[in-house]
Amino acid sequence: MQYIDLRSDTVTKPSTAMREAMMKAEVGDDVYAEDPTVNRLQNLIAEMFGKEASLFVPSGTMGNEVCIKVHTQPGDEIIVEQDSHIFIYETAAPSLLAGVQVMPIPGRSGNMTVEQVKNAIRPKEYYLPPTKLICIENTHGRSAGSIIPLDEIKRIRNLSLNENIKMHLDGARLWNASVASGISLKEYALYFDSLSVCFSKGLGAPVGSIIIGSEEFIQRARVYRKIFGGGMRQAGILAAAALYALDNNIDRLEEDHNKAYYFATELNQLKQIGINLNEIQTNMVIADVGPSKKNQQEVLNLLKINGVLLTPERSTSIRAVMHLDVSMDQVKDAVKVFKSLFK
Ligand code: TLP
Repeated sequence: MQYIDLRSDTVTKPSTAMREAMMKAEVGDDVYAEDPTVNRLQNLIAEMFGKEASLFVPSGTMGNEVCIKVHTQPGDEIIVEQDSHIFIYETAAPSLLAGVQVMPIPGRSGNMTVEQVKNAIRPKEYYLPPTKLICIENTHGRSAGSIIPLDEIKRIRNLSLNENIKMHLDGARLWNASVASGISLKEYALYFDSLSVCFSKGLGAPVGSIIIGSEEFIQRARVYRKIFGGGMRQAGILAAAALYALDNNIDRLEEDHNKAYYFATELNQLKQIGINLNEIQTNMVIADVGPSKKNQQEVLNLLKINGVLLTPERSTSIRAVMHLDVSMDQVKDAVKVFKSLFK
């Protein structure tokens, strides 16, 4: 069966044109920093985000984890939002790889207030773990891809500078936030010491993320990328896909946002489904199927039998993600399936 695959924007496959760009890529050994295409990508990204340097890494998880490692020492504490990817989906990597303790804070739609962050910072006592890093996720995945307001980011940044604490952005989908909010990548980057952004999600590249920061930060990140097993050789083939995506797939993200909003507003008309429409700001939709009295797995199975794939979210909710491999017509078909199942 040809499924309408809304599980994630990670399921996108490289287009023919992207594959052609990959095939033509000039390559070298990137562990020696000799891959011209990787170097071109890293220079371009540093310039796009207004920072000194950047480093291509295999995944978003590695991007986050290398940054956490560089910013901290074992025994430090880092502040994260309690529904963040770093806390939920990285299989305890901060404690395993960096030896840090994670302090999760309950945000509202992923948004921690400066007061919450301030209260979570440990007083400087020898018997308390030193707070060394604040992580923010934008867009916020478990809040249906909602955008973290820039004003709150600025307030948290001021606090972090006063307290001498670093800030990291998990910007796996910062492209979506920037397209939807009109706030430039450079503006977002101003408030962080490090960022990780992904090419393998809405931008449609097969593999790859990149971390961004100061020259000194990136030099140290290169060491940990190697230690964590992420030193790649002729990675220019992958960097070429990322370069293609930067040229061709950023502006079109708006189409994905329109598909998500359409999908959400249609589903929201069904009494058996609940959607927080305020959170639908980019390419994701989280639907609460609790009111239908069907359990989550039952719903996912019924959808699958009818050709639509979604993922489980919280106990009674499911997630749909829009991307470049799903057309508006397919989204309309998926809506029809929902309407037939949840009359
Ligand atoms: N997210 C995936 C799953 O792991 C949940 C998805 O389908 O959304 N940060 C954020 C905000 C992410 O959403 C993800 C992937 C990552 C980091 C990790 O990226 P990868 O999968 O490249 O390690």
